[in-house]
Amino acid sequence: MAEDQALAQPDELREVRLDAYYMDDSEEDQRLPHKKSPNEAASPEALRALGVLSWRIDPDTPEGEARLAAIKRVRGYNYEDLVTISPTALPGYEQKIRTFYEEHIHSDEEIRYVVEGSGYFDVRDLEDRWIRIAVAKGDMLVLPEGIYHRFTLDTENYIKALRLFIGEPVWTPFNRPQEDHPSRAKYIQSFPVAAH
Ligand code: KMT
Ligand code: NI
Repeated sequence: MAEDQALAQPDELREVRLDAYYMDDSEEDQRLPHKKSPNEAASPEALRALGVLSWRIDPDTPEGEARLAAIKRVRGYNYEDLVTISPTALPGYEQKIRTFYEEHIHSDEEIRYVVEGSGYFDVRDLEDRWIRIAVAKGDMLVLPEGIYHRFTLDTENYIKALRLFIGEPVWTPFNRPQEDHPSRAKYIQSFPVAAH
């Protein structure tokens, strides 16, 4: 439906920008912002070139609900559940936090809509630099199949997110290196990664 298509348009095309930036090299706590000084922002075009999609969807409003529903229909997201990540809410928290922050890929998109709290998704750009994407309540992010990425909470130590999926969910992370994984090969074909 044309109306769905319009509502489901990612924000990169609407020039609404997430707080995304190239990370510094410091070994400090992963939960800190890790902004360079001066900050080096990652443009919406840079994220787009990596296949990363984002939307800021007003939570708790009919407009927001309509937009989320349109995205689900247009992109085929027919599975969803809620995940809460905090020291008290998540069984096996310490181990899971470590797993989320190991650089990995998936054999499907990673689709998250933040309903409370905040955190950071880090993605590798085409030259293998880390781009940190700060997400908070109302942010929806789609990481394409095969992109190297990781996740961390920030110093608030709390996020609650909707996890969406097409069909039966598979959350398996494949830690780097995965150069021979079909999803990595597919990603490199779609998004020409610089040789190094
Ligand atoms: C993942 O796969 O990294 C997670 O589910 C944690 C992030 S969800 C906000
Ligand atoms: Ni992941």
